[in-house]
Amino acid sequence: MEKLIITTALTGAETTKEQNPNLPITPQEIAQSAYEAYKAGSSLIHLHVRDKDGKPTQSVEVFKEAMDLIKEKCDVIVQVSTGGAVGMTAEERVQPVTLSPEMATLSTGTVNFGDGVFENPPDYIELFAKRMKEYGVKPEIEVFEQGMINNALRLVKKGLVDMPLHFDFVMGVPGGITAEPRDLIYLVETIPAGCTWTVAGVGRYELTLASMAIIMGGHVRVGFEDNIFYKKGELAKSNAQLVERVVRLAKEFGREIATPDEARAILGLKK
Ligand code: KMH
Ligand code: ZN
Repeated sequence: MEKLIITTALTGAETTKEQNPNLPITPQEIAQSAYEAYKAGSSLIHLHVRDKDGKPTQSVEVFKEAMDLIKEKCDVIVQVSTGGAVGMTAEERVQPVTLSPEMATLSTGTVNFGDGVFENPPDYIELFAKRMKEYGVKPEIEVFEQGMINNALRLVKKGLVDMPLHFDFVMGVPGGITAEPRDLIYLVETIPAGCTWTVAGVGRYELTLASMAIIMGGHVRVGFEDNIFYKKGELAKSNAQLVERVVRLAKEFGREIATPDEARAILGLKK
């Protein structure tokens, strides 16, 4: 099996300090959390940023500040979010792609998202894909339900994204696909051969799906964007604590952990 890429989704757009006081919010806190996650074994950082009031923002300046601070500390791959937060416009969301990060997310379909709607109609999706091509950014296809895989393959046919694709199955969002073992098997069986995949299980599903991915040859995403608990009733102390557990599990199964450069090779990224 390939070495295991552990992505850390440090902050997200929805999690608050009230829910978990250890959530990194400022660019400095985000960079420190990224560094700790990297030291624990994470090779890829999924990045959201917040404004001075702690609200989600897609500001290029704030993304640049966080990315520069991360790069000063370590060589981890940075993947910017183009998902942003529910209610943002496409042009607002796509802004950090102009910083030419190594990767960015590309959600390929609309989905109910808790009480809101995470809007990704065809014109948004094509705009994001074109902008990523223009800036030389590898997309990670965010899949909240199975139809989004088909939408991504339509983009391949149109020449807007290149094979082999890298997918992230985000599972257990209220409104999206559930997060049972059968659901993960279904998604993995749906993607074309040669593609790579990561799984991000929401809440308590983070651990169960991470374990499955380790065994099945996929990759794993953890972090406060998806899950704020270490176990039932116990908040996680840091993003690194969640990474450390995945590293321990992987070692038990004999799966080695990818460094950032090894992750780049697996994902076909040019440094
Ligand atoms: N915050 C969610 C509405 C992504 O980063 O690309 C969307 C999201 C996906 O977080
Ligand atoms: Zn995100």
